[in-house]
Amino acid sequence: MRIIFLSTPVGPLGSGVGGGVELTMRTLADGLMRRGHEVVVVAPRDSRLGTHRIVEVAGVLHVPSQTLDRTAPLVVPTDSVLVNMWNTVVELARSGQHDVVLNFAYDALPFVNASECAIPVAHLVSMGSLSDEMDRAVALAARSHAHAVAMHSRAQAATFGPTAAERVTIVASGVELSNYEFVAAPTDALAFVARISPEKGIRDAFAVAARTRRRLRVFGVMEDRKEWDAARAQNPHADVEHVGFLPTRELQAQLGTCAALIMVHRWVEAFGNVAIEALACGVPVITYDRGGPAEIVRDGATGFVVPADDVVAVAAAVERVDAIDRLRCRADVRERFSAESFAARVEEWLVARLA
Ligand code: HBI
Repeated sequence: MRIIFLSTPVGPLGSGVGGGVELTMRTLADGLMRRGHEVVVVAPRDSRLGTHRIVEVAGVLHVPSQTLDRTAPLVVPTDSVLVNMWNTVVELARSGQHDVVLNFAYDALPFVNASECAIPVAHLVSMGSLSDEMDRAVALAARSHAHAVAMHSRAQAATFGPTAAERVTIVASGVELSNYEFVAAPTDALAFVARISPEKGIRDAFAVAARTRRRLRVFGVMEDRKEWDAARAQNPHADVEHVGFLPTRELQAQLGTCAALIMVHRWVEAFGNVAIEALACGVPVITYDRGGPAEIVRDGATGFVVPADDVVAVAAAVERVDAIDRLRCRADVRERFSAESFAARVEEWLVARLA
């Protein structure tokens, strides 16, 4: 198949602003190409995705949905990069050189305007329900065609309500294992890998660091400095280091040396790519029982799943993490979440979308 990727409008690919969806797009572009498909990426100016062909589009970046109130109306900035990207996609589709559009933007526009595109549009939704606008757009697309919408986990689909949940395809996610090196003997440090923001739970991460008296290494863009300062104020003695956003190669080298990854997210994490990245390096994952990560971690075998919002339970699990076999963590990714298996699931979904 000749596939057009429509990227997120919140930031150029490669900047880290696009969060987990950047890794998803890279993994799928590589995986689908290996399976013989052609991929062209339509993305904001200055985007990079490995050596993949990118059609860079100018325009004003969108405000990330998770920073807005769920009743916020659809705001399309003047000269919106998404409108410009969508028009580029419609042009490319009209050329007859492509078979399907794979939309990664968590924005209503490509869902609502899909019918104006000459080729089918398949939507891979990257986050749980965040706005009434997007809920309506997802439901509309899911009703339009049985295979129009895919998501990463059952928990994520459930946030869009019972109808959507039964009509979407669950494709999970995946990572290229050869990009992750196994580390047998870690330090005592804990890892937190996410955009620094309220929904990713940076406050609870500080609380875990304080309670366990372990160093917490934070990898991710400083999206919300106020939230960081509030977390610091609540736990002034916590030993927390902001490493910043690192590209995959550097991230995995640092992440692998940690004793455990903690996932203390407030929102329903759609999947939690960082969980399989950590497991690929042999790092056990301790997660709240909420969202995708709770479907990834095998409690007691590749980490621990603890009651949501229970910082004390996370701290207790940290003390048990040496009992986890780090080789088993990597083996679990190979079995369930390899890039090949992810690309195969997405290929199967796209073929069904074109049927
Ligand atoms: N917000 N409006 C909007 N559009 C996106 O594509 C988007 C977003 N917020 C976050 C985001 N994408 C990615 O960081 C997540 O999909 C991972």
